[in-house]
Amino acid sequence: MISLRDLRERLGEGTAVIGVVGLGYVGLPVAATFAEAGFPVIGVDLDAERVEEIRAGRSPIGGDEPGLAELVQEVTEAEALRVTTDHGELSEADVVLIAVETPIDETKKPRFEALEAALRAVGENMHRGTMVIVESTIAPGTTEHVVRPVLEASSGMEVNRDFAIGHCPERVMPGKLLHNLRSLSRVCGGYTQETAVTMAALYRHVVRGELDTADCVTAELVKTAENAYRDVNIAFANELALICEAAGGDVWQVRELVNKSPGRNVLLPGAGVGGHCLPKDPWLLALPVLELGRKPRLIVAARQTNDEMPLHVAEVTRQALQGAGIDLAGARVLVLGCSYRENTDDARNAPSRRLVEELRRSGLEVAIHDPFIEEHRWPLSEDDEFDATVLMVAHRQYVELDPSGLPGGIVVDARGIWRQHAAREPASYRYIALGVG
Ligand code: SAJ
Repeated sequence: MISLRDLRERLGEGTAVIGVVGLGYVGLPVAATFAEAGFPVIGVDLDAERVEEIRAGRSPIGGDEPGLAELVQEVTEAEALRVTTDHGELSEADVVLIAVETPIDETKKPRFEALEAALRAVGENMHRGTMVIVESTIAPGTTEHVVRPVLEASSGMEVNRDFAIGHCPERVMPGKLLHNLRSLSRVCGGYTQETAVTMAALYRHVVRGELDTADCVTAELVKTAENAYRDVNIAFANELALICEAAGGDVWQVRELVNKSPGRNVLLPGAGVGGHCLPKDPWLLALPVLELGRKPRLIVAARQTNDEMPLHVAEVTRQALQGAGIDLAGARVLVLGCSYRENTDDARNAPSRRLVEELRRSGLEVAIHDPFIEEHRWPLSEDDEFDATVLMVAHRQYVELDPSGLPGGIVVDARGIWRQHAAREPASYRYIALGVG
């Protein structure tokens, strides 16, 4: 059995070498924060351009990320963070954090190719006594059935005897990457209790939140469950919006009054659920029962409800155009927002993609605008020739807009951000808010 005592000592001294595999939304802030804490950090990524940009002291992550660009510059200039495409340099690491993508495919099955490739690269280079921690979100059981076997096969070593493994799921969020990393609590899931304790000794240097120790499967369940929980709650808000439309109610008023009741917290209905977490993590959580041939009804139904919201917005738009006597063929629609959430350039699984596909499938001409995404950033003008505008993302630039200045005589507000405007004035345009019948 390896003793992690001397690793804990080196962690206490700040001399342990930290390797980080995958320098994206999770890995780069992690690498920079451990370097800021005084550890020598080796960051590895397959993307040579990304490595070059970071080596030059620039953060390749777009959108508003307070403090990140400055931190990356600081730690690269101080040579506290060294970045490379060569996994061989991980041989110097005492701890290796893995933060690579863990997507699901069109059948909702997890695809662990990137994770397995990273694990093999680590296994082939790590020295005896290394602690390997997966930060990527993984399905319950993945540490046992994927992480452990791949590391043992590629290293020729044995877990606990020669190296340690753990799972410490990240809780980052685009727009708050550094803030969440530093302040939110973390679950340190160790393959052994001693590993979990050693993980806490590591993260204590960068995390001000609580550090809870647990086993790996608990850590896997916590992360996927917390996002499935949020997805189900958003689905409830969306279903309530659809009911309010049918009942002639206003979901924005209804949810506000419901939430005055103790213990209620109806979230925000909207144009759909995108991002790199919520569309995927419920399927990861469900995997253990899906593998038994069973389907968790609530989680799956919630995913379907959220995935259908962009289609509902498309139908509302079509009906509004037809109601105004505008022929769908060739009608021109302006879609505002194509990132997955407000004030970020991250467009992964953005609901707008499904909306645009559906509108174009109906024969409509669609133009996309988004102030955070280079190719969709252009000056809006009320003289633009559009028949309708559809608001999909509550970017602050749109919240500040007066919708009466938007092109076209129809405004479909799928995030409910302009209700006050429409309530104030006899509108020179037809205003339709999601969830208002
Ligand atoms: N959304 C709604 N209604 C809501 C909240 C969100 O429609 O009330 C939509 C958003 O528009 C977006 C999607 O859901 O399309 C996801 O939004 P999100 O606020 O959940 O943001 P994410 O995907 O970045 O979620 C992350 C998650 N954090 C991690 O996985 C570490 C999530 O667990 C957090 O709750 C969330 O950040 C947060 O609020 O911090």
